[in-house]
Amino acid sequence: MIDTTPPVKGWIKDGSDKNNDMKYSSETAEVSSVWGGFSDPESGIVSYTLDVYINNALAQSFENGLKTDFVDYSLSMKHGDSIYVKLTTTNGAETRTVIKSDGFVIDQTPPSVKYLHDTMDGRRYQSDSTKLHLKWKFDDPESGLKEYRFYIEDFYQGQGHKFYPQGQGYVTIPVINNNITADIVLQNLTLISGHKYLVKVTAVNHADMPQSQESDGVIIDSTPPVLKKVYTYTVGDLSRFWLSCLGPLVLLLPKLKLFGFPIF
Ligand SMILES: [Ca+2]
Ligand SMILES: [Ca+2]
Ligand SMILES: [Ca+2]
Repeated sequence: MIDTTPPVKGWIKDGSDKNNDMKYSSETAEVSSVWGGFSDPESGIVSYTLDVYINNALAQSFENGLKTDFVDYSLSMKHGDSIYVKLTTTNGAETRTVIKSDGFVIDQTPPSVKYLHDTMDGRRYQSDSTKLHLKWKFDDPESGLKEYRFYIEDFYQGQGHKFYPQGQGYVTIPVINNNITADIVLQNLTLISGHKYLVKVTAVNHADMPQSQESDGVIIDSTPPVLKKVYTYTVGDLSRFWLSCLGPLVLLLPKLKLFGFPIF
């Protein structure tokens, strides 16, 4: 039987998850891919071959037999490198179908923190014991941010424990449309006067590298300030004050005259 048609084209993904194409990686030695959907009704598939390209240059070729996934740790890549694989599928009549993965980029640096605040105005005290206003921003110029995770800690007399969220480790906030600024108001809290509350944030980039940072903390002071004793003078007090000054002055006058001061 003569087969004049190449194998039917399938799909290929970077990484090992067929449901999720990898776009960034922090691993400098790992290239992996997974594929499927190739067939040839006439002569069948006989082999898969992979060519790994680093920065558009062929790095190495691999015979993969009939396996539909691939992983290699022999190549070495560095921060900023761009990698893709070319998959050649061969049928029983030695005709071929070639497809490429859309590639991934090596990002070896975790996100960096731009700011992290636990009050609106940067103060270390607040009187409101029901709310926390949190603001932060991290960034990653290479792979961008995937998500934030945060929790609140309650500190009192040097002892800290997790305060929020209760019943789970942390709150996860996916970063959508590269909106890397978080502005969060937690309400209906029961914050205790004299305790310090701080937020611990972990930012994760698209290469799955985490960066953690905690805020300085805000101390709750819900008691009104104690008024210091304030002195007030009435008109009567003032006149008594001046009279009390006048006495010694009158006594002084003759003495000043004695020394030749031209007083009168
Ligand atoms: Ca065919
Ligand atoms: Ca990809
Ligand atoms: Ca980075």
